[in-house]
Parts: sequence; C-alpha cells; structure tokens
Amino acid sequence: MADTNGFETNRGKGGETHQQLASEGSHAVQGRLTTNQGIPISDNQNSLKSGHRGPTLLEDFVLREKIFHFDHERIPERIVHARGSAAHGYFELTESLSDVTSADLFQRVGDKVPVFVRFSTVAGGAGSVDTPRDVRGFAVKFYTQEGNWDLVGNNIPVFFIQDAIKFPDLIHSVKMEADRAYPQAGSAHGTFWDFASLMPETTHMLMWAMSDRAIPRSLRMMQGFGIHTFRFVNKEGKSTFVKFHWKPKLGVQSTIWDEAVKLQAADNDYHRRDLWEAIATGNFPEWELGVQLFDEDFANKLPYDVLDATKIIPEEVLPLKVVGRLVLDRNPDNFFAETEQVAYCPANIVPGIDFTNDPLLQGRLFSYLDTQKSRLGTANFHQLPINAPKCPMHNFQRDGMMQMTVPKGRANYEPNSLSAAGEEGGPRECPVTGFRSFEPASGQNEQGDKLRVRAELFADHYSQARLFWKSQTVSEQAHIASSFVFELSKVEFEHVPPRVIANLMNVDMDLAKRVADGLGIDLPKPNPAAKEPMDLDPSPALSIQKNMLETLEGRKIGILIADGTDAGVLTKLKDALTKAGATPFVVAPKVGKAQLSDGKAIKADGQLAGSPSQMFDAVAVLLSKQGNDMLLREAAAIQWVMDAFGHLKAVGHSPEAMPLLQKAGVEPDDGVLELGDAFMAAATKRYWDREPKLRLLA
Ligand code: HDD
Repeated sequence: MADTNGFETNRGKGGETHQQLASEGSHAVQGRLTTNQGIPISDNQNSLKSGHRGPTLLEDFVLREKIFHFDHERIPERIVHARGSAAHGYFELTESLSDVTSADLFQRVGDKVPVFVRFSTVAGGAGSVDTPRDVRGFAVKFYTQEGNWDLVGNNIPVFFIQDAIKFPDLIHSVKMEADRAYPQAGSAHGTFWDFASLMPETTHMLMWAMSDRAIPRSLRMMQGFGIHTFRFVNKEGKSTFVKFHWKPKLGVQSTIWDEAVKLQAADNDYHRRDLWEAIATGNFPEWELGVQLFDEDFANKLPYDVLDATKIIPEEVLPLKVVGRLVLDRNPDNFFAETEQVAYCPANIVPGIDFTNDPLLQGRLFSYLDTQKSRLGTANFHQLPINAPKCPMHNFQRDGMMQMTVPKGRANYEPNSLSAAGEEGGPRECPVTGFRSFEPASGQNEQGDKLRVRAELFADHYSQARLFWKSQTVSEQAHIASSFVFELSKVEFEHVPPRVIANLMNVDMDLAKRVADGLGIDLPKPNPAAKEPMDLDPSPALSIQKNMLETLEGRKIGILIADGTDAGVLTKLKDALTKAGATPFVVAPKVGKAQLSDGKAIKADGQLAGSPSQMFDAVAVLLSKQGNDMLLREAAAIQWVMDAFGHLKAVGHSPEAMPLLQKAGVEPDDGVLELGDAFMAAATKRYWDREPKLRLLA
C-alpha cells in the first residue's frame, strides 16, 4: 500500500499475517521483526504521531528503543591499533615441542587449535586508511584446550622503547597532535620525531619503520613476531627461552612509497578487502610458525640483552625451527561482535609458556586487561563469544555488570565443604596440571635493591640498527634514506631533524649524509653513543628483496581492455593467471560492457578511473588499435600505465598498445614485454633496477 507521501510501505492494511507480508518480498525473511523485548513490530517505517501532521508521541517505545540503541552503538576505539581486520582459522602443529614445553597445543603433531587473528595499524583511528607508513599489529588468540593463549605481536621484530613506562609518551607523540588533531595515521610530523630524536633507543625500530616493511602489500604477505623473549617450560619444570616468528607462505612483499600513498586514495580498505576476498574465494592465507629456542648460557654469550625488546637474535645466529602452520579460513560473521570486541592480552598464557623479565612485556601484562575494561565496560568481557575460552571454564568469580552466565548452587567460595552436605562444591585447584610460574633453581632468582634503572647492555642503541642497514639491498637502503627525508621534511621544528641525523651518524655515516643532503641541511655535530656500536655480521634474512618469492600465487594482475580487445588472448591470459594462483582483474573504460574482437560483450571487474594500477602486482595492457587510439585521449589510462611502470611492476602489452605505453613514458626493460609465456614469469617480480632511472632517491 502507499503511505501519505506516496511511498510503498509493507504495512498490512487489512490485517494480513506476517507470513503473507513476508512472502511479498523477494528476499528470504527470517522471522518476525521485534523489539529487544520480543514484541512484534507492525510498522518499521513510521513513528507514532498524533494525527497525520502532528507531533511524534513519547509513547512510541518502538521508536525510542531503536534510537536509544543506535545512540549507544559505539564503544571506545582502541587507544592504539584501532584500525584492524581479522579472521578465524586454525593453528596446526607440524613438529612436536614436547621436550621443551608442556603447553598442550605443542604436544601432538597434527593437532589443530582454533584461532582468531587481528591485524592492525598502530597510529590511526578506527576509520583511518589501511596503507599508511606504520607498524602492523599481528595478534593471535589460540583457543587451546588449556585456556586461551594470546600472542600479541607486530610485523616488525623489535619495538621503539625498552620500558613500558615510556609507552604513553611514545603513543602520544605519534598520534595526531594534541591541539590540532592532525595528522591522522602517520609518523611524519613534529611531535613524533621530537620524541624519537630524544630517545636513541628508538633508532633500531626507526630503521624498520622507515623501510618497506612498514608499507606492506598485503596482510597476507607480512611476517609476524612475538618480539619479546618468552619462556617455554617443560614437564620437568625446565625453562627454555623462545622467540616466536610467523612466516607468510606467499613470501614477504611490500609496496613502494609512491604506491602506498596512491593506494590511500584508490582504496581506503585495501588490506581489509584483500584479506576478506582472499578468504571468501578460498585462497586461505597461511603462515609458518618458527621458534628460536635457546638457553641461559646462549643468552649470556650474546653481546646484547635478550630481555631488551629493541634487539633481535638474527636467524643466521640462531636458526628458526618451524613447528606449525597458521591458516585463516573463515571471515568474521560480524565485524563489531568479533573484530571490534576481541580482547587480546599478552598476560593470557597457558601452562608450559611463561614470561621473562623484559620490562616492556611486564608493563604490557597490566595494560591490556585494564584497557579491555575501559573499552568493553565490564569485567565480564571474557564472556563475549569471541573472547570466551573453548575449553571448560569454572571458578568462583561472580556477578558484575553484564553477567551472562547463571551459576547454580550455593558454592561461590573456596575452600568449601558443601559436598559433605550433598551439594555441589564447585571446582578445585590442580597443583599437577594447573598453571605454575617458572621457578628458577635456588639462588638463580633475579633480585636486588629497588632501582629505577636499565640493565647495562640496554644502552647499546645503534649496533643492531647498523646491522639492519648493512643487511639491506642498495634499493632498500635508498628507500630507507628517502623515508627519513620524507618524514623529517614534514617536521616544522628546525632543531629536530639535526638531532635525528646525529643519531643516524652512529648507525652509518653514509645514511646520515644522504638524509642531511636530502633535506638540504648540514651534517650536525655527532651525538656520542652511550655505548660504542659494534659491527655485527649482516643478516640477509632481514632484507625483503633478497628473499622475494617469485610467484604469482596470491597476486592480483590488472588487465586493461577496451572495445576491440582480442577475445582469444584475453581468455588465454586469464586462464594462465588463474592456473598460476593469481587473480586476474579486468579493467575497462565502461564497467558494464566491452565489445571484444569476437563481437561478444563482456563485463569488466572494475572501471578504469576507479581501478588504478596500484591495486595490482603487475599489469597487462591488452588493447586493439581502436582501443589504444581511444585511450590515448584518456588521462586515467595514461596514468594507469605510468604508475604501473613507476611502481616497478611488469607491464605486459599487446603490440597495438605500444603508443599508449610510449605516451605514459614507459621505457624498454626486462619488465616491459609483449603478452605471452614470458609475461607470466616477468609478472612474478618487481624491477628494482628501473627505479634509479625514474626517481631521485636519497
Ligand atoms: Fe600493545 C594493543 C602489540 C607494547 C598497550 N598492542 C595492541 C595490539 C597489538 C599490540 C597488536 C592490538 C591488539 C588487537 O588487535 O586488538 N604492543 C604490541 C607490541 C608491543 C606493544 C608488539 C611491544 C612489543 N602495548 C605495548 C605496551 C603497552 C601496550 C608497552 C602499554 C604499557 N597495546 C596496549 C593497549 C592496547 C594495545 C593500550 C590497546 C587496545 C588493546 O590493548 O586491546 O593495552
């Protein structure tokens, strides 16, 4: 029926049943619309009014309840890591660790444990973009049979600071500035670099943050790290130190800066969409879990402190042992209920795993639980389905806001002897299988005077920053130096960049000079290091480019077509790409129709202006003469090709598309070639050698 405005409403005038109304709609209907009290609703289009043009009545509980609930839909976003995307999956053990840990999930090869993994940026708000230069969070909740274990890590193996007491300062400095509330989601501003320059311990992580690690191509192509040194404890109570590493099956891949910047405009949700689509299409992201295991003796011989979160143990010094795989195979059903409400906490560990005295980790053990209470509003947040353990859980904690369980009986304290009276006595502690903190042998406990200090080796702020720098390729070094220049060029406090450069002089003089030169300023006076840096052996494992996996698996290839495109070549190319594990994505001037050479019309996956080439890992320009002539007059097409070339990607083309390539400034090299088998191999790479011809890097 039509309402007074002439709109169609679904109100039944003559008292039709709900079923009759539902059957009128084209969508499947799941039951009657009700209020939160279960009261059936007859009209979800109009509020209750006094007369046709009269005021809305306070009595309208349907309206009031709906608006009331809507008004309270948001909870405080995370103070850090607010922007995130998550997925369900499982962890499968491939190598038993029963000799070093009693943790249930590491005992039996083949055992699978459900997980929920959330990836995030750090600095931006929940609504910020996916591709700023930033560290990425990599948080894994393992729902084990012995309780939930949360490994709350990042995609960079070190941290900016050594002691949790500096965390609020670090985060205040990097977030948007206090008075002006900009910039959003980025470290390229005065307060961050002011803080960083005064804290030499940030130098190692700054090197990583200025590298391409901080602009990942995909969440599926990032490493993850537990960062801190943790402990495994075995059945005999013996402790082994452990560091956790996630290695992506698709290899580590990053974007380059110009590409990352343009991605922000092309698709704010670039990473979120990529993760969702990969899982939805059955291309399940996968990582290996590697562990570095070592004992006290090994730790004592290292020239750095394993309790210092600004240090790594290079894989070349202590190789990884691969013990399992992580597979993400299910998208969340509901973003808020799962991704937003998931509450990770490094203090969630299970029997067989324990903390160390890392002062950053120790502070985290307090912070997360505290933050969850503030975000989720009640001490009962562990009852939310995404946070609840999937193993039995019994204790005598009771009541509190939003208590969702209904405990039975009188026993809400322990010890009790209610069973003697024939009543339920409730659960009891288990000294054998219950969690026990690691107990060092007598006399080995760290103890002493109460001191606000750092351990001596923590003062070495530069050796590993130098190690990182020396481990990079020429092209990666140029990216790092240029990122320092870019970020510092955004700092309006003139005294700050020289201080950063003075710190960099302790890392590598060439790097410092290049940054100073890029900014057009003189080298400052040196800032003597608290501890003279050492020359450690380079670690090739730290370079992305040296370890690039040349594969099409998980990659997305853009194919630009227009009217007249050769239908046979297009089909062949799409088939070959799909077979190689890539996703072909057809881009055309009109999304609804492109008339191919065989006279048939096809739909494109994306429209040219809305699908710029930075969304792809490699591109194919498959045009007829007619298509090429038309696109020579289309700036979006010229930019499409220019950016693909400028972002060092393979550019495959039909012979007829050559004029467009030339207009876009494409110059011949190994990555520019006619479409065919050779293009398939070429599309697995990036062409780093091309860059110096296109860009004046620092
Ligand atoms: Fe943190 C969230 C990772 C140091 C305090 N942190 C948070 C998340 C990740 C990390 C991935 C998001 C989890 C999610 O997806 O919900 N944080 C790290 C790493 C650190 C680190 C790898 C150093 C090695 N964090 C750190 C310190 C403190 C915090 C030193 C405080 C003393 N972190 C928090 C927090 C957050 C958080 C305020 C915000 C939201 C949340 O916890 O749930 O408690």
